Amino acid sequence: RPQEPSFAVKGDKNSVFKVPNNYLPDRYKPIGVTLANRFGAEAEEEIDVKNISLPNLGEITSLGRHENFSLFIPKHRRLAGKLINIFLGMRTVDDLLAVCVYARDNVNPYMFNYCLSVCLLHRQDTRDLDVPSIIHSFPDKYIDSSVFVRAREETSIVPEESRTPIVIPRDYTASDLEEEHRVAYFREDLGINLHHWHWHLVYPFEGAREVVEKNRRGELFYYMHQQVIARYNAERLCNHLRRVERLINLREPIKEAYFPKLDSLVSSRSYPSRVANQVITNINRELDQIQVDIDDMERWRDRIYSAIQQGYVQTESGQQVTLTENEGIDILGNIIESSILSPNQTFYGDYHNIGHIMISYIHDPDHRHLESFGVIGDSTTAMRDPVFYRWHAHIDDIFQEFKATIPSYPVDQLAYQGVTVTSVEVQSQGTQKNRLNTYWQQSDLNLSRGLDFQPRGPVFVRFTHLQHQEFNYRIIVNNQGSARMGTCRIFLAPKFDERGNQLLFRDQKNLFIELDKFSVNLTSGQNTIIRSSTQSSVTIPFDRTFRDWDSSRPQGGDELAQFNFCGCGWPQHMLIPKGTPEGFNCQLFVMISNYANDHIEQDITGTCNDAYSFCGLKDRLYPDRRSMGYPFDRTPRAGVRTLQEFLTPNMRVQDISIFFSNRTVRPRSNNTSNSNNRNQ
Ligand code: CUO
Repeated sequence: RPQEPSFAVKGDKNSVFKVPNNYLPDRYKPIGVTLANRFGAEAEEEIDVKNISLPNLGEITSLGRHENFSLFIPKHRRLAGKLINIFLGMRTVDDLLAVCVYARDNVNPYMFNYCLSVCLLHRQDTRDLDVPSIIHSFPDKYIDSSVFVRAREETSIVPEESRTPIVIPRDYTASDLEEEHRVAYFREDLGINLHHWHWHLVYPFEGAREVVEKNRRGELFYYMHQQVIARYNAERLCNHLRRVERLINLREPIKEAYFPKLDSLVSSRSYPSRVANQVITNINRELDQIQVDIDDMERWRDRIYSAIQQGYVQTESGQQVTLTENEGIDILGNIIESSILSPNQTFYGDYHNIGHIMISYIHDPDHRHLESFGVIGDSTTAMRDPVFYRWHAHIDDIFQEFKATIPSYPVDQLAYQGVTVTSVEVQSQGTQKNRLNTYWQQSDLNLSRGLDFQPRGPVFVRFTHLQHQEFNYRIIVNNQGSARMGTCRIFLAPKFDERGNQLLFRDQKNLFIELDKFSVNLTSGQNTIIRSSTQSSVTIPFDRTFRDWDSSRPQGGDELAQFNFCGCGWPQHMLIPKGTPEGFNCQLFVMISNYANDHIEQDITGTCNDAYSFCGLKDRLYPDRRSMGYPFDRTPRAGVRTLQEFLTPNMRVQDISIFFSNRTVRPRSNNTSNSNNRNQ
């Protein structure tokens, strides 16, 4: 914790680091011996820390220890890049530990956590170390601030064995007077926000080139966020809201308000709120070394649109790089986000990142009130805010503009000769076929590691999230050829628009959410494929989303490295949209594509591939050669107006309904990451 000197409590055993006195911040140096005696007396284990010649942190410490930190702020990400490089450059794990112990109490704690997490994910020799979910280090970024006051009361008064979970109400950021609040359960879902944090941890946009340069990272930026918008739109339609409106005019008042009710425990400040109809203005904040005008944004945007229309981008050195139908999207992803892989940040700017920043400083653009950024200014918290989706709907629209310039898939790039999908069903136990069921679920989470209270011991919060009944897909495929392989692609989309009209393919294709993707062995003749919803290539299970330091996990080696990477993934409990009490009409789409055209030849043994659709595979190529979003990423071929007209025999559509029941299921015994789960 920031207030304490460098004596970290590790695991359930009280362990302390024996810290060389010169590592301590100046404030603690004179009392180093006293502190060592005090914490040493409580310790069950003392861990030696090597006395190395310490690197000069220099500018890294210019971000105060009680300030908020965001990767979207160029200065912050520059400092973080420096710290990551220091961590990655340490020759041995012992040296790394030493420099971490030193840095921990001398740099901004959020930045420290981020840099260390990136380092652990990218160093070969730290594969045995666990990266816990950030919610255990900084619960204040996820949970209503009133919980912490109640937690302090609980820990100081109630003995451990009598403590009960602190219940976080499902509705606490707004009332039903606010229409947008109907989808707060999605925006504020802890698992969704953790996924987003982890995704950006795995795919940083700045830092050492070998850390940033991952296979198709720009395209994955487009695709993962496109899917977020598609999912959000499905939730909106379930809640009788119109699809999200793009934020295309930065000069127009933003009608959506947001009051996050989060307090930073590090800065002891509230995350700023945004009232309705605030207007973005030019930013000039000396502290953050950021000065950017709306004009700059508009110029970058126009240049990006020009590049799309011209079909090529211009590099810093003036060369033209063609935006090809397959690789163009990857280049554009890096330009628009932007990442250091952008071929020309000078000319195309930093459009998406600065958009986050401008919106997040709407309340204090020139820092006259000494306020920090709103939640959209940090990928850890951004998805809570309705405006996040408006901004990303616009960003997605730019990508769609590009997709509209490349050729449609002709039938031979969609069909799989001789393969026919003859039947598709979903089955949830005890219910009619082609019907999915959703409801509220409560879960408990032990947050004690992120709280700095004395005495310690478990502090559970009980939160409510959407849940669905597990189900199976049952797919029958007729193969008129000899035995061969296929890739089964499963998507889901609403059937009707806001006004109850059946969606045209042109619009519906952007609403398809990926549910699963896997390879299948087809024998000659009829094949029946049964697949469980829990096997989804998009999601990770609940206990991995919320894993703690001491959660059950592999003991080390490759398996653990994969486990860390696999903290990235959409939360399983949010796999399907909420539906409605009367049944929300959707269309389930199943396609068996030609494996020979999809497959990437690479060794993936031991590779965790739980959520590869959104997160890729660690240190491997993205395991699907097709463009991300295939077959819905391009405009339809001439003459196709409806989904039915789009289909080739290897595709099939089944109407299904999602029924929501407004009941709340109490916690299951195994649904927390901590074996100490105390259910009532
Ligand atoms: Cu993930 Cu804008 O990229 O938040």
